[in-house]
Amino acid sequence: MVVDFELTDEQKAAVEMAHDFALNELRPIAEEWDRKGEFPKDLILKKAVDAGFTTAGIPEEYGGGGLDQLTSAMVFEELFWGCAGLATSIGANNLATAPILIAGTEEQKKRWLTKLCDGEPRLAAFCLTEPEAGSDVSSIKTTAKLEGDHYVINGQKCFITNGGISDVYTVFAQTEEGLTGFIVGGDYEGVSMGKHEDKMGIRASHTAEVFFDNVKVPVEDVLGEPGRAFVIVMQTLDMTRAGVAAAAVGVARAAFEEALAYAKQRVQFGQPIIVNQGISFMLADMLMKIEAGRRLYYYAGWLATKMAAEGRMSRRLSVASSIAKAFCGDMAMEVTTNAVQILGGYGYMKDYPVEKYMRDAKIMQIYEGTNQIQRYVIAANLMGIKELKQA
Ligand code: COS
Repeated sequence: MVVDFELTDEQKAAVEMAHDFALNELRPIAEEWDRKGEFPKDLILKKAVDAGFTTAGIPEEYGGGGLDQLTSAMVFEELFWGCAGLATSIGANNLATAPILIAGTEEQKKRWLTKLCDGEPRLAAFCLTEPEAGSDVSSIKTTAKLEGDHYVINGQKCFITNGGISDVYTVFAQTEEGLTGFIVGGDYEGVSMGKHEDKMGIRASHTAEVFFDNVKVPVEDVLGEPGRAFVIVMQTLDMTRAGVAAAAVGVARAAFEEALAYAKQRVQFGQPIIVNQGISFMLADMLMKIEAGRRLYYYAGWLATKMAAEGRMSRRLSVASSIAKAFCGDMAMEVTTNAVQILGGYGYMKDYPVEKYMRDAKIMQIYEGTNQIQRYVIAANLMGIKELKQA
């Protein structure tokens, strides 16, 4: 069989469990924490840890759930269906730990991944973005100076999910050799939280600036070779973008379901509005695009799983991940906007969840690389088309 769309028993169980958690734990508190603009860490994190979501992608030998990239993405489609804000904070460990899985030594994995899997409500944060370095990763200004057996890190990171409330940080800074990755403990002296961001959407996630002020990090916690972290960052994003695509599908699906239910019960001119072709075709288009998006992230997630299992990377994965991420991010924006349109005046009000879905969807076109950057990656790889043919 060339392609099999049947989920395995393990995948079915993981998706079902995530769906129940989204329905019973995330949805009931989503609106309140969206309004407050905070991640209710004390309320939800331990539950998410106990259910295994914060460590789902960490291999079992370090205490994690051992889910592959595809299954993990399927799980996050459900959690984002529940609440994109809460799910963003719960899911951020996946991004933060990917560089350790890709480039970490066995000692680093044992020390840091095991710590994250000890059952305590722990978070990890990926510290790449800076005020002047978003899409342009090479222009990072944070420095790390070698002094004997340790580095001293100084700099400022921004828009960091779980910044300032995490136990473990993967941090990217400039050393003499160039961009270098580090693992930094959240309790290290000099690590502090700056401004807590007041966001348009995913408001129930925690986003903040993180400052590194003369933070001493032992040389053992350098990720990979000094100066080689640009590639680690690219490979990390190649591995995680299927998850963002899945997240976008989850938000779009939530909006679609709301719009469909409304269109069936809202009566105007003596009949449910769904009987109007103008509305039913909108819903048909929404479903078509959600289904297309899901197949794209299934493929990117499948390829990421294959590459991780084989211990290699390929530009075919870069392209597949960027296609999935850009398509699904744009699709979620379109579908959620149309859901608001179908609900009309009610859709614009906070009494219904679709305006939240629309605000939440916007970040899907921005985080983990803007959709313009995804198109850049796709186009740049088109210029080296031969590489794409290598599976
Ligand atoms: N895997 C492995 N290596 C990669 C790679 C990948 N996916 N992508 C690039 N590289 C390598 C290249 O082979 C090249 O290596 P050499 O110098 O040895 O030839 C090097 O990295 C530089 O690549 P390139 O010239 O393509 O880099 P550019 O500066 O042109 O483009 C982009 C880099 C824009 C793609 C990159 O900066 C990017 O992805 N930016 C977005 C960052 C982002 O997503 N930020 C969001 C914050 S994370 S929440």
